[in-house]
Amino acid sequence: MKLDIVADSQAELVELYYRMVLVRKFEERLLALFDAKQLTGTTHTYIGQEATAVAASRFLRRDDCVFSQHRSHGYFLAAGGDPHALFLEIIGDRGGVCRGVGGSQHLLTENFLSNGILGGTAGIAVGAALAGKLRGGSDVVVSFLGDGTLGEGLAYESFNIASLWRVPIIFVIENNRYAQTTPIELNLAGDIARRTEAFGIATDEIESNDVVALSGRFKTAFEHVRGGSGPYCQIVHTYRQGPHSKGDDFRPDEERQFWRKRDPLRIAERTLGPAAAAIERRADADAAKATRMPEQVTPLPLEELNTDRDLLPKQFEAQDGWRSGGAGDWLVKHLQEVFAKILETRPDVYLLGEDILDPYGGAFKVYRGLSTRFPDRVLTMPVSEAGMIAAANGLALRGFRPVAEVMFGDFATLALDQILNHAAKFGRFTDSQRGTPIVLRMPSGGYRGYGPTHSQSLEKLFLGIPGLVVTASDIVHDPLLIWERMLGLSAPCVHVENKTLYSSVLPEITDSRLGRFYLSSSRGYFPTTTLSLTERNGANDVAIVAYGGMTGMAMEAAERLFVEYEIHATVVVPSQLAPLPVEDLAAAVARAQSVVVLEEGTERAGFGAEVIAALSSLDLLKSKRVRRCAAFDTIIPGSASLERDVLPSVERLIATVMDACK
Ligand SMILES: Cc1ncc(C[n+]2csc(CCOP(=O)(O)OP(=O)(O)O)c2C)c(N)n1
Repeated sequence: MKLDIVADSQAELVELYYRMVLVRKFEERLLALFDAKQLTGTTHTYIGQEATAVAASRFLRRDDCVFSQHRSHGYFLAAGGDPHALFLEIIGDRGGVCRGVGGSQHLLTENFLSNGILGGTAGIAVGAALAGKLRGGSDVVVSFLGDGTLGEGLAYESFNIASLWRVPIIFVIENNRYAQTTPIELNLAGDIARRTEAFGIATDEIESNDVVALSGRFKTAFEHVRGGSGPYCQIVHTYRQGPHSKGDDFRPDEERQFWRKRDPLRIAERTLGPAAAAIERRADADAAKATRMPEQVTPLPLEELNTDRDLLPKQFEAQDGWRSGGAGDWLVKHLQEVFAKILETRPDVYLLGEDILDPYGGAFKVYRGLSTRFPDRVLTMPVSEAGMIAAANGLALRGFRPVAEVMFGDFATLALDQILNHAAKFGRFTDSQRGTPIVLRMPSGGYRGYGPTHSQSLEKLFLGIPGLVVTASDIVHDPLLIWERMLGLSAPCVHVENKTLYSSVLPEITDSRLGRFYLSSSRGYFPTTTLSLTERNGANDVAIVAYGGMTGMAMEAAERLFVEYEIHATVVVPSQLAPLPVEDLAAAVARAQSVVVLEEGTERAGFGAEVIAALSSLDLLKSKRVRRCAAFDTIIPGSASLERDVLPSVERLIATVMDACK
């Protein structure tokens, strides 16, 4: 969809009125279809509020973007979206805006996004506005929020970031006095305007349903923002005339009567005079046409729904996963070089994170030197993990490649909603590649004495999210290769970096040998590497599947098992954790008599469970003994010695292997 509302005085009022009636008639027809049981699911109508979105949309230009939430139809139609494609979306037909996959609340086009999670799109809108600013154009982003959404923390993170970055965004806060069924008095303390003003955002408020009066306010808002004066907030006090969704209206009759007299359509009708009737007939006819039920609803066939089968690029140059050559430096040094190279060669890549500017360069120094060399490409973030990932999503939606660092992986939970309910979904709403290919870097794990909330390995929380790739750094795979591959994805990716790795030296790998190990690589998009102490891929007693920071521990255990117990262990190191590289793992464990999965995270419902389930369901573990070695299912203690007791150790791994090989 391209926004195409043109404005020019008299014709303009006709157009504004037409749009408002179109929204009204379209949604009245939807409600009638629900009543007639011809529609299922849910809907949130914009009836009574039409003047706001229509007035705001009047000033949109082709490359501007609109973000809304659950009450999406009104905004979509006001911005010039195709009514029939919207209807097909609502009924779940493949001809819909998002092929019938998103449904009423979830619309994604080139410059329109709505989603059903309150507050989520406000943060994404900020990122999209930053994208416009970085491109140097005069695009404006409009983000519609309700009064109820002001209970969400992300709203404030968004105001803060928008103001700090002075991005071209208009927040439109519509106070329709209710959040679902709860009146504002029970939902919102204090004053709305003082909220945005406190962030230094120019703010105006009006109580009106008059599209002409509102147009005047939005004219000022757009001039302010397009003129480069930073974000703006337009508060509109209005009223929703219909139920929140369908049949959930418990508001007093007198109140509804009061507002019915202030119906935006009737106000505009009075201004237009006799001309209004013909416009209304035209809009009604168009709404009738748009909402005509097709003889048959044709849902997208399951085979055409994007699934995790399609998550990785199919075309790529297959190569070994490791970097051949002399002894390496600490991983952190390699990463600094990798990012310098990426920033040199990829103008679309931006680094976001807390405390990442020089001289500090991030809590683990991964970005040290980069903000000095690339001052415009390293963006320091306030302490707002959700706001940061939301901004990354917005940047990615508009073609950028953001890499976001949470200072400690434990903090990624604050951004979980942006990953699960936003990033991982967008590429699935659409048939195009219009996903949000962000990379989230998670410095993870313990053995550093940082205590319960700074030491966890939380990747298991992400392994079960469809639409998301999860990868890990280790001492075997070439960091440049892994990063180039991550930046070649069209899907979002969570990347685990164990903190202990930063100060680990990447070992020398020559002629496919690493010390006493023989290496073989699956040469997949994200390769799995098998390390064996005897001939390559030979029969062995046990395969230890380990990844990330556990790789070194598995290698040490394998050497000791060989020397001390004459047990031949191969170490299998996937660089991709999700979707699980089942074929690689199947091939790697095929010739082992036992399988042990090692992971630093707690055992319950972890990576090991998934590996074992996947291999079992292929009947690959039938005659093998299977064990897991993981952190005990408890907190990571602050006490260094107790922490060592809880986390996996070489001794515990050896004992687990011995048990498996009994
Ligand atoms: C994060 C989240 N919490 C709760 C809901 C359920 N919900 C949907 S709309 C709504 C009320 C929203 O009120 P407001 O922001 O004022 O928007 P309005 O519905 O009035 O347009 C609620 C609670 C949701 N969709 N997302």
